[in-house]
Amino acid sequence: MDNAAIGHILQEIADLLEIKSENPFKIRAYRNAADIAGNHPHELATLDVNGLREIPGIGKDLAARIREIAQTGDTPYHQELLAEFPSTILDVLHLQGVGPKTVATLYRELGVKTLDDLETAAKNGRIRAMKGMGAKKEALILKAIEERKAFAGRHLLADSCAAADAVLAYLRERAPGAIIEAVGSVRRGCETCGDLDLLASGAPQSIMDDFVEYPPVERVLGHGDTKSSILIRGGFQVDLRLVSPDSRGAALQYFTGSKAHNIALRDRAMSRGLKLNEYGLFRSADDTRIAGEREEDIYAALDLDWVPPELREMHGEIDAAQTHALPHLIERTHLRGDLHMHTTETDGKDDIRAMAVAACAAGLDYVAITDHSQALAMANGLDEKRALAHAARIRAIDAEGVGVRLLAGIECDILSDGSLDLSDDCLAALDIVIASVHSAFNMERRQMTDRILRAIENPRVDVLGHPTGRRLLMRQAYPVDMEAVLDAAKHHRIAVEINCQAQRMDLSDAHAQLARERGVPVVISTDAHSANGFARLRWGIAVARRAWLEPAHVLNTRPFDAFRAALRRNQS
Ligand code: DGT
Ligand code: CA
Ligand code: CA
Ligand code: ZN
Repeated sequence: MDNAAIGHILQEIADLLEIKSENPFKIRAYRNAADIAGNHPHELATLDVNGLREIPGIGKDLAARIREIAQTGDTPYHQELLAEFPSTILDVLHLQGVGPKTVATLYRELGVKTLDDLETAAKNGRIRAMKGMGAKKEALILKAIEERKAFAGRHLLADSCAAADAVLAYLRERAPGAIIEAVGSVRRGCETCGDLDLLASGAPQSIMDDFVEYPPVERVLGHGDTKSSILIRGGFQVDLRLVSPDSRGAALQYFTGSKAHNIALRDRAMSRGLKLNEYGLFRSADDTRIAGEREEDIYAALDLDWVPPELREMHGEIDAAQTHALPHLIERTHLRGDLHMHTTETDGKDDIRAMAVAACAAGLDYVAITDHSQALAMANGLDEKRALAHAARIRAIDAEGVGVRLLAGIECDILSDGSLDLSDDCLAALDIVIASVHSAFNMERRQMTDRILRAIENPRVDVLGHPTGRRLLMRQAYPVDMEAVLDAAKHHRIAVEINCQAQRMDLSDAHAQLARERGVPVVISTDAHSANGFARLRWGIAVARRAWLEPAHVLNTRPFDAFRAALRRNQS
């Protein structure tokens, strides 16, 4: 039982307790434990009850539950709760905008057990008739169901990589001499992925048997000599293909995709009297193999530079590869700073010092501490007085020297009318200000655009945070004229953020590409809420690479002084 699976069960217990309207403290304890389990650096399954109790936030009862789950795969407590409701009720709960109280009422009064039940009830106008609901709520529910359908079967890149890495580790252990890698959309760094595609070469035939016996398998969809497919816990379909080493490069190229990129490559091969498939590149006339073992050789034989997987989307990469004009893409190691993170002062889990130490361990040279502003009362946002006191503490710790330079900043809410949540004087007293939208998402496009443009015009703002507010697979971006926003950002020399949270990745790759084309500086920031949040820089890098960004396009690749000088507030 891995930590993620343990966390998943604890989360479900919290969900079910919430539908039952149980004690809020108990619910919070389970949610908290689910979080701790999911993020714990060591395998919880290897700890005994005493070891578990040493983890902050895990008391005696929770430790016993976790131990039980780790040893047996579940706990009777979870099963008892599940037995009180149909299991499909959790799908209803996970719908955007539907809370546990609503789920309980829908279940009791309308007998809603599944998303289909809910859709039927909403379409028949039965929800608006319920107390406390209304036509608006009913419309929102229908919209959420529609979005859910569109997202079905897709997963966040971070979840996909974690699932793929676990299968890869299992397979590599069983075929030590083989090369086994993720291909498909995972290798291209797509923000969401459908099925997971793995490619093995130089592995014994028995790898296919090992694969279908992978412990988290829920169903074997196919079991062949060169291709097998399984469905594993978490709803992932995984395909494994086995090829001979002399076809490895060709298969790597073929199964990485995208389909459109492959078709263009195949056409290019044909126009040169060649044939390209997953086994190799051949001369059409006599079937002589020209390339196949190495991916680079396939591209070279077609007179192309090797194309990084993230660029294989038919956005001009073939032309660029032909004219040696491919970008020198940014890499994780180019990043020297992180400009967006939260601490215990608002809704973060670690204090300033712990964040600084972790940033240093992650190889960064500088960070900005940017806690929330007062409008986010739920997150214990800072009013002016607290913001300034917090800044003083950040500067004092910086003066002590903690291995990284610290900037005293804030993530200031953009209010509905586009004004900022704190006074200009307060914002001017800080080192960096991110302005973000966290409320009133349901605006018309024009209104939302004006709101953000007004915030950009405020000379205290340096960075526009998570510019579209999207939550991947959950909530669409709010409607906003991104071109107008980027033009204004350019004009006022504001940077736009690529937020690295796995469910945000906001800006998207397409918008980040627009920013590059318009010459708007970009920053890549974690929005970390705990000391282990820096690993997610990887997801922002995936977006940046898919947007063709080079280090020079990204402000936080610069050394500290050069970075500071590039902030809007420090420009004349
Ligand atoms: P996904 O799974 O929706 O996130 O996206 P991909 O790109 O992983 O797509 P998938 O799993 O259907 O196929 C993996 C790769 O295999 C795909 O990127 C390109 C290649 N491929 C699949 N079907 C075809 C095809 O009909 N023609 C060509 N040329 N390539 C294909
Ligand atoms: Ca795939
Ligand atoms: Ca596939
Ligand atoms: Zn935010």
